[in-house]
Amino acid sequence: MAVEPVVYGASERPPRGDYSRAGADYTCPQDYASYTPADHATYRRLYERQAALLPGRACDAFIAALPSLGVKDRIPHFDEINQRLYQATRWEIVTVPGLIPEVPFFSLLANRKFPVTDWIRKPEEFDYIVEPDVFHDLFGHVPLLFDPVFADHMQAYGKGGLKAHGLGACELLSRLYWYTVEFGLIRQKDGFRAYGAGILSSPGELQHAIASPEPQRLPLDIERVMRTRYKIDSYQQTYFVIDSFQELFDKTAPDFTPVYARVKTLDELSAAPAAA
Ligand code: HBI
Ligand code: FE
Repeated sequence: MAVEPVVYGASERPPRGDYSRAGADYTCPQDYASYTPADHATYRRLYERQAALLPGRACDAFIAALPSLGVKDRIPHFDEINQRLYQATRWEIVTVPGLIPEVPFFSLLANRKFPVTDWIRKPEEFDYIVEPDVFHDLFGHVPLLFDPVFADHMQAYGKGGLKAHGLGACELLSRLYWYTVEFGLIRQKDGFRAYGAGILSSPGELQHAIASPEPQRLPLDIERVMRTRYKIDSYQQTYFVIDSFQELFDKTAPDFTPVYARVKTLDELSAAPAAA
Protein backbone atom coordinates (compact mmCIF):
# COMPACT_ATOMS: atom_id res chain seq x y z
CA MET A 1 0.00 0.00 0.00
CA ALA A 2 1.35 3.40 -0.94
CA VAL A 3 1.54 6.05 1.75
CA GLU A 4 2.18 9.79 1.59
CA PRO A 5 5.76 11.03 1.71
CA VAL A 6 6.77 13.43 4.45
CA VAL A 7 8.41 16.77 4.00
CA TYR A 8 9.38 18.90 6.97
CA GLY A 9 8.41 22.53 6.89
CA ALA A 10 7.79 24.42 3.69
CA SER A 11 10.11 22.84 1.20
CA GLU A 12 10.52 23.18 -2.54
CA ARG A 13 12.44 19.94 -2.68
CA PRO A 14 10.58 16.84 -3.70
CA PRO A 15 10.71 14.15 -1.03
CA ARG A 16 13.63 11.90 -1.54
CA GLY A 17 12.48 8.37 -0.85
CA ASP A 18 10.17 6.12 -2.86
CA TYR A 19 7.15 5.88 -0.55
CA SER A 20 5.30 3.54 -2.92
CA ARG A 21 7.48 0.82 -1.39
CA ALA A 22 6.16 1.42 2.13
CA GLY A 23 3.41 -0.42 3.96
CA ALA A 24 0.84 1.11 6.29
CA ASP A 25 3.42 1.32 9.08
CA TYR A 26 5.82 3.04 6.65
CA THR A 27 8.32 0.17 6.71
CA CYS A 28 9.61 -1.66 3.65
CA PRO A 29 12.32 -4.18 2.81
CA GLN A 30 15.90 -2.90 2.56
CA ASP A 31 16.45 -2.48 -1.19
CA TYR A 32 19.93 -3.96 -1.09
CA ALA A 33 20.09 -4.83 -4.80
CA SER A 34 19.75 -1.17 -5.78
CA TYR A 35 23.00 -0.11 -4.08
CA THR A 36 25.70 0.61 -6.65
CA PRO A 37 29.44 0.20 -6.09
CA ALA A 38 29.55 4.00 -5.78
CA ASP A 39 26.94 3.85 -2.98
CA HIS A 40 29.01 1.32 -1.05
CA ALA A 41 32.11 3.46 -1.59
CA THR A 42 30.28 6.51 -0.20
CA TYR A 43 29.38 4.58 2.95
CA ARG A 44 32.95 3.31 3.35
CA ARG A 45 34.43 6.80 2.97
CA LEU A 46 31.90 8.37 5.36
CA TYR A 47 32.54 5.62 7.92
CA GLU A 48 36.33 5.95 7.69
CA ARG A 49 36.31 9.73 8.01
CA GLN A 50 33.93 9.73 10.95
CA ALA A 51 35.50 6.80 12.82
CA ALA A 52 38.84 8.62 12.78
CA LEU A 53 37.27 11.60 14.58
CA LEU A 54 35.61 9.64 17.39
CA PRO A 55 38.43 9.26 19.97
CA GLY A 56 38.20 12.09 22.48
CA ARG A 57 34.88 13.29 21.00
CA ALA A 58 32.35 10.41 21.07
CA CYS A 59 31.15 8.91 24.34
CA ASP A 60 32.62 5.59 25.48
CA ALA A 61 29.38 3.63 24.99
CA PHE A 62 29.19 4.71 21.33
CA ILE A 63 32.80 3.81 20.59
CA ALA A 64 32.39 0.45 22.32
CA ALA A 65 29.27 -0.45 20.30
CA LEU A 66 30.30 0.82 16.87
CA PRO A 67 31.91 -2.49 15.78
CA SER A 68 28.51 -4.13 16.33
CA LEU A 69 27.37 -2.47 13.08
CA GLY A 70 29.56 -5.05 11.31
CA VAL A 71 31.07 -4.43 7.89
CA LYS A 72 32.44 -0.93 7.32
CA ASP A 73 33.59 -1.18 3.72
CA ARG A 74 30.05 -1.37 2.34
CA ILE A 75 26.46 -0.72 3.44
CA PRO A 76 25.53 -3.49 5.90
CA HIS A 77 22.55 -5.80 5.60
CA PHE A 78 20.15 -4.63 8.31
CA ASP A 79 19.13 -8.26 9.02
CA GLU A 80 22.66 -9.05 10.02
CA ILE A 81 22.85 -6.13 12.48
CA ASN A 82 19.52 -7.21 13.92
CA GLN A 83 20.84 -10.58 15.03
CA ARG A 84 23.30 -8.82 17.34
CA LEU A 85 21.03 -5.92 18.31
CA TYR A 86 18.09 -8.09 19.27
CA GLN A 87 20.34 -10.23 21.44
CA ALA A 88 21.83 -7.19 23.15
CA THR A 89 18.72 -5.12 23.97
CA ARG A 90 15.69 -6.69 22.22
CA TRP A 91 15.67 -3.76 19.75
CA GLU A 92 15.60 -4.18 15.98
CA ILE A 93 16.02 -1.85 13.06
CA VAL A 94 13.39 -1.63 10.32
CA THR A 95 13.74 -0.06 6.88
CA VAL A 96 11.86 3.11 5.90
CA PRO A 97 11.99 5.13 2.65
CA GLY A 98 12.93 8.34 4.52
CA LEU A 99 11.31 10.64 7.07
CA ILE A 100 7.98 9.31 8.25
CA PRO A 101 5.12 11.07 10.09
CA GLU A 102 5.27 11.44 13.84
CA VAL A 103 2.67 8.85 14.86
CA PRO A 104 4.16 5.92 12.92
CA PHE A 105 7.64 7.06 14.01
CA PHE A 106 6.68 7.08 17.70
CA SER A 107 4.76 3.79 17.31
CA LEU A 108 7.86 2.05 15.98
CA LEU A 109 10.01 3.35 18.85
CA ALA A 110 7.38 2.34 21.40
CA ASN A 111 7.71 -1.20 19.99
CA ARG A 112 11.53 -1.16 20.13
CA LYS A 113 11.88 -0.79 16.36
CA PHE A 114 14.17 1.94 15.04
CA PRO A 115 13.44 3.22 11.51
CA VAL A 116 16.50 3.37 9.27
CA THR A 117 16.44 5.02 5.84
CA ASP A 118 17.99 2.67 3.27
CA TRP A 119 19.21 5.07 0.56
CA ILE A 120 22.55 6.88 0.72
CA ARG A 121 23.50 10.43 -0.23
CA LYS A 122 25.01 11.27 -3.61
CA PRO A 123 28.76 11.99 -3.81
CA GLU A 124 28.09 15.73 -4.23
CA GLU A 125 26.32 15.68 -0.82
CA PHE A 126 29.23 13.94 0.88
CA ASP A 127 29.80 16.68 3.45
CA TYR A 128 26.25 17.74 4.18
CA ILE A 129 22.74 16.43 3.72
CA VAL A 130 19.58 17.83 5.33
CA GLU A 131 17.48 14.66 5.33
CA PRO A 132 18.59 11.56 7.19
CA ASP A 133 20.14 8.87 4.97
CA VAL A 134 21.41 5.39 5.83
CA PHE A 135 24.73 6.75 7.10
CA HIS A 136 23.11 9.17 9.56
CA ASP A 137 20.49 6.67 10.72
CA LEU A 138 22.80 3.67 11.04
CA PHE A 139 26.13 5.14 12.11
CA GLY A 140 24.58 7.96 14.14
CA HIS A 141 21.71 6.24 15.93
CA VAL A 142 22.14 2.48 16.04
CA PRO A 143 25.29 2.01 18.19
CA LEU A 144 23.63 3.45 21.30
CA LEU A 145 20.66 1.13 20.88
CA PHE A 146 23.13 -1.51 22.13
CA ASP A 147 23.28 0.35 25.48
CA PRO A 148 20.55 -1.06 27.77
CA VAL A 149 19.66 2.22 29.51
CA PHE A 150 19.70 4.31 26.34
CA ALA A 151 17.64 1.61 24.60
CA ASP A 152 14.98 1.74 27.32
CA HIS A 153 14.95 5.53 27.13
CA MET A 154 14.24 5.41 23.38
CA GLN A 155 11.25 3.14 23.89
CA ALA A 156 9.92 5.42 26.64
CA TYR A 157 10.38 8.39 24.31
CA GLY A 158 8.23 6.64 21.68
CA LYS A 159 5.47 6.05 24.21
CA GLY A 160 5.76 9.69 25.32
CA GLY A 161 5.52 10.78 21.70
CA LEU A 162 2.20 9.02 21.21
CA LYS A 163 0.92 10.74 24.34
CA ALA A 164 2.28 14.12 23.20
CA HIS A 165 0.48 13.69 19.90
CA GLY A 166 -2.82 13.34 21.74
CA LEU A 167 -2.02 16.53 23.67
CA GLY A 168 -0.95 18.59 20.66
CA ALA A 169 2.57 18.81 22.08
CA CYS A 170 4.65 17.09 19.41
CA GLU A 171 6.62 20.24 18.66
CA LEU A 172 7.73 20.56 22.28
CA LEU A 173 8.70 16.89 22.48
CA SER A 174 10.55 17.16 19.16
CA ARG A 175 12.78 19.79 20.75
CA LEU A 176 13.66 17.32 23.46
CA TYR A 177 14.57 14.74 20.79
CA TRP A 178 16.61 17.33 18.94
CA TYR A 179 18.65 18.47 21.95
CA THR A 180 19.22 14.93 23.32
CA VAL A 181 18.99 12.06 20.81
CA GLU A 182 20.27 14.22 17.93
CA PHE A 183 22.57 16.80 19.56
CA GLY A 184 23.15 15.69 23.15
CA LEU A 185 26.45 15.86 25.03
CA ILE A 186 27.44 13.72 28.01
CA ARG A 187 30.00 14.56 30.67
CA GLN A 188 32.64 11.86 31.15
CA LYS A 189 35.56 11.90 33.58
CA ASP A 190 37.74 13.02 30.68
CA GLY A 191 35.45 15.82 29.47
CA PHE A 192 32.42 16.50 27.27
CA ARG A 193 31.63 13.79 24.75
CA ALA A 194 28.92 13.48 22.08
CA TYR A 195 26.07 10.96 22.21
CA GLY A 196 23.68 12.70 19.78
CA ALA A 197 23.42 11.17 16.31
CA GLY A 198 23.39 14.52 14.51
CA ILE A 199 26.77 15.26 16.06
CA LEU A 200 28.23 11.78 15.68
CA SER A 201 27.39 11.53 11.97
CA SER A 202 28.82 14.98 11.07
CA PRO A 203 32.56 15.72 11.01
CA GLY A 204 32.11 19.48 11.35
CA GLU A 205 29.50 19.36 14.12
CA LEU A 206 31.53 16.79 16.06
CA GLN A 207 34.53 19.08 16.26
CA HIS A 208 32.35 22.16 16.89
CA ALA A 209 30.33 20.50 19.66
CA ILE A 210 33.36 19.34 21.61
CA ALA A 211 35.98 22.00 21.04
CA SER A 212 34.46 25.29 19.87
CA PRO A 213 34.32 28.10 22.46
CA GLU A 214 31.22 29.54 20.73
CA PRO A 215 28.27 27.36 21.78
CA GLN A 216 26.91 27.28 25.30
CA ARG A 217 26.81 23.91 27.05
CA LEU A 218 24.05 23.80 29.66
CA PRO A 219 22.94 21.06 32.04
CA LEU A 220 19.87 19.25 30.69
CA ASP A 221 16.77 21.14 31.82
CA ILE A 222 13.57 19.76 30.27
CA GLU A 223 11.56 22.99 30.42
CA ARG A 224 14.38 25.02 29.00
CA VAL A 225 14.86 22.51 26.16
CA MET A 226 11.17 22.62 25.31
CA ARG A 227 11.29 26.42 25.13
CA THR A 228 14.41 26.57 22.97
CA ARG A 229 14.11 26.92 19.20
CA TYR A 230 16.58 25.06 17.03
CA LYS A 231 18.15 25.48 13.63
CA ILE A 232 18.47 22.56 11.26
CA ASP A 233 20.86 24.20 8.82
CA SER A 234 23.79 25.37 10.99
CA TYR A 235 25.87 24.10 13.89
CA GLN A 236 24.05 24.28 17.23
CA GLN A 237 24.58 27.32 19.44
CA THR A 238 23.35 25.52 22.53
CA TYR A 239 24.05 21.97 23.66
CA PHE A 240 22.48 20.31 26.71
CA VAL A 241 24.72 18.06 28.79
CA ILE A 242 23.82 14.95 30.80
CA ASP A 243 25.99 13.06 33.29
CA SER A 244 24.65 9.61 32.42
CA PHE A 245 22.02 7.86 30.32
CA GLN A 246 20.26 7.09 33.59
CA GLU A 247 19.85 10.86 34.07
CA LEU A 248 18.35 11.09 30.57
CA PHE A 249 15.97 8.23 31.32
CA ASP A 250 14.95 9.64 34.70
CA LYS A 251 14.42 13.21 33.46
CA THR A 252 12.31 12.10 30.49
CA ALA A 253 10.30 9.45 32.39
CA PRO A 254 7.71 11.71 34.12
CA ASP A 255 4.31 12.49 32.62
CA PHE A 256 4.96 15.73 30.75
CA THR A 257 1.28 16.79 30.61
CA PRO A 258 1.72 19.60 33.20
CA VAL A 259 5.09 20.57 31.70
CA TYR A 260 3.56 21.05 28.24
CA ALA A 261 0.78 23.15 29.75
CA ARG A 262 3.27 25.40 31.54
CA VAL A 263 5.73 25.69 28.66
CA LYS A 264 2.94 26.76 26.32
CA THR A 265 2.42 29.84 28.55
CA LEU A 266 6.11 30.80 28.48
CA ASP A 267 8.13 32.66 25.84
CA GLU A 268 10.31 30.72 23.45
CA LEU A 269 14.05 31.10 23.92
CA SER A 270 16.71 31.63 21.32
CA ALA A 271 19.46 29.04 21.03
CA ALA A 272 22.00 31.85 20.75
CA PRO A 273 24.05 32.43 23.91
CA ALA A 274 23.14 35.71 25.64
CA ALA A 275 25.61 38.48 24.75
CA ALA A 276 28.22 38.83 27.49
N1 HBI B 1 11.23 9.73 10.53
N2 HBI B 1 12.61 8.24 9.45
C1 HBI B 1 12.42 9.16 10.41
N3 HBI B 1 13.46 9.49 11.22
C2 HBI B 1 13.29 10.41 12.21
O1 HBI B 1 14.24 10.69 12.95
C3 HBI B 1 12.05 11.03 12.37
C4 HBI B 1 11.02 10.65 11.51
N4 HBI B 1 9.81 11.22 11.63
C5 HBI B 1 9.51 12.13 12.69
C6 HBI B 1 10.65 12.53 13.50
N5 HBI B 1 11.83 11.98 13.35
C7 HBI B 1 10.44 13.64 14.48
O2 HBI B 1 9.12 13.76 14.86
C8 HBI B 1 11.33 13.66 15.71
O3 HBI B 1 11.60 15.02 15.91
C9 HBI B 1 10.71 13.15 16.95
FE1 FE C 1 18.55 11.40 13.37
